[in-house]
Amino acid sequence: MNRIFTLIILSRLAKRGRNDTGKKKNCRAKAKGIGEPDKHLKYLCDLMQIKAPQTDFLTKPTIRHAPNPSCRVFLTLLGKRTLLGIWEKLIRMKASELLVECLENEGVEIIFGLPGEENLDLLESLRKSKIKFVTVRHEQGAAFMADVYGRLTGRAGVCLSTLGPGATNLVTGIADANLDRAPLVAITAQAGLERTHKESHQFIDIVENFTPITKWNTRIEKPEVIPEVVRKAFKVAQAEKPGACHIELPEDIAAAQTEGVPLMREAEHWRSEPDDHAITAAVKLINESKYPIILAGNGVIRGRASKALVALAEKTRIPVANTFMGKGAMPYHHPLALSSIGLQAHDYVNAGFDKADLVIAIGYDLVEYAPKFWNPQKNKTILHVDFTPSEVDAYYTPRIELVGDIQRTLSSLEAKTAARVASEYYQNLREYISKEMQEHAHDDAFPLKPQRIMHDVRQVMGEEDILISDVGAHKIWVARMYPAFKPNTVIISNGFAAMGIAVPGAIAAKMVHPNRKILALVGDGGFLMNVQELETAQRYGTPFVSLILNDGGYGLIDWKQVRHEVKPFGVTFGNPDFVKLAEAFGAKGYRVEKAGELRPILEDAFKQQTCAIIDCPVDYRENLKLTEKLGQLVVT
Ligand SMILES: Cc1ncc(C[n+]2csc(CCOP(=O)(O)OP(=O)(O)O)c2C)c(N)n1
Ligand SMILES: [Mg+2]
Repeated sequence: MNRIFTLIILSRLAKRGRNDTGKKKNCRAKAKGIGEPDKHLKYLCDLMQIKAPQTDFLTKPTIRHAPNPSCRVFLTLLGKRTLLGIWEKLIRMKASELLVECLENEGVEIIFGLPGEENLDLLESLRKSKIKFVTVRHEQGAAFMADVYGRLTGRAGVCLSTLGPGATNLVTGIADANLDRAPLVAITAQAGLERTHKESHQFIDIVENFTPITKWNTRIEKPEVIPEVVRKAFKVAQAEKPGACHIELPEDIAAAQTEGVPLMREAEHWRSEPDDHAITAAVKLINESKYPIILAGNGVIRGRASKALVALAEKTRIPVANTFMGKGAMPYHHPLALSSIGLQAHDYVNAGFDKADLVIAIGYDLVEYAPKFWNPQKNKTILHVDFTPSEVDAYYTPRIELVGDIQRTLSSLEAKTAARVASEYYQNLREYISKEMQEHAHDDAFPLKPQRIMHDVRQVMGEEDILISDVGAHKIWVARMYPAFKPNTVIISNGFAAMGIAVPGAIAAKMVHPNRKILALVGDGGFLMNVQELETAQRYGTPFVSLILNDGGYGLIDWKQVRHEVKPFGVTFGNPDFVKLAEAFGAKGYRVEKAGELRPILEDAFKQQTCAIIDCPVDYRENLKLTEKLGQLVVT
């Protein structure tokens, strides 16, 4: 910003004196007249024989004159050398400073990261900026925090690491954001360009490493390209489908002197919608179908299209199932909501798909749950509604694709489809699902049944509060038994499905929504994968509750092994004393010893001003009972 003022002052200096009409004007009177400083600036730059920086953003059409003759004499007398000195000091800067200015221009408020020797310049520039730098304890934590920040805000979360090992530690979180369609920008350091052509300390090609886990990535080899690179990284990361981008800043480039200003961001983003012809064809398909069903994916949430979805469902009485990452797109208490599909077994929601003759897939992402699970015979008529054309898959061959803004597409469909009555079949299915949700909700058995845990957690969490699930058997129970009422209140990693997201993700969620309750619901395996970030949470004062479902092993894998009729192998481990572990972090620890204790413990944990950890033994024998039961599932 200082540099912009300097440009203005220098150009104002150049404008002093008489204007074209010969009339004297004082500076104050011309306060509006930033005018065309680029002309003055160009004059100054010509005088100093240097390239003028971009100043398009300063241009306003009020004053239209070049420096007047007296001013030219003044500037010439002042001397090229003196001007160059001022210029160097005030206009030129380190490339790392330009990069930080560009990040500020993108609206970046927080960067999650862990420093290294090769990003000293960048850190110094960040220190002087308005951006908050959150120092983490493992780069994977930083990447997951940026990932969840991106999911919750729709703006790219930013994570930072050094070169080599720091950068490779980011990989899982970046890949998770990329496959789960969360906007993220990763910035990594690199060795100076003088040594990247040969074997040298901590150098590996990170750009090449990150290519398969990003939408776009690049190394900055000249400081002048920084404004373009930063703008492109954010633009690509945030465009549908969102994902991860990566910028590598070599040490010598970061320290180099440069000039430049951030590029303008698009003021407002308009997305087009399908034309009338396509909408009319889709409406015909819907009106002619007998048992249509909607499959709502995460695109509905990203596109802020929940209200439009509810309106379409209500008018047509079409029931709505959602993917795990689409939880909350359709509020569960709505009578047309059919809950989550995604268990890789014949779940009750699949029963709705068995019956369907038309599947309206809205913002559905194949990476979450492959279509072969709900269209095994390849005989469903599919209407694809999304920001982007569909992926090619033998089990997913849409009859019609409505590509464009989801919210507007749904509103157009709603306006034109015929009102209809709800099918009795789907009403029965809804009743079946609701009954299933209540099963074991009040079961006092110990260790606790997963159903009881989900029920008690739901009772304690408000509709706006956020549950972040880790990955494991507990995730399946969250998806099935923890109803969501609002978009973005249940965060599940289901594209990349990486264990370890919940604890760092909870920190980011608390930073975005400090007044909501944040729960990390996590397995004993995933909890210890990023437990170190509890120290980060305590340091930044972002209290959240970790509810650990303790089964002494990698429960989901154990479940799969038994279902595949092999003996459990490599899936058990010992656990630390979680209460003592909590205390070691200065957090509050609890151990559930009776089923009835969970709810009061949760309530107490959320009252704490510090992080809380609850060790809750779980009875995963329910997992097998579930799959056995689903095998015989019949809904009429
Ligand atoms: C980083 C990572 N490693 C391994 C896996 C494979 N995996 C999926 S679930 C799971 C077990 C999770 O165990 P735990 O966190 O204890 O949860 P539980 O299944 O017991 O509820 C494993 C190993 C994965 N998804 N992500
Ligand atoms: Mg476990």
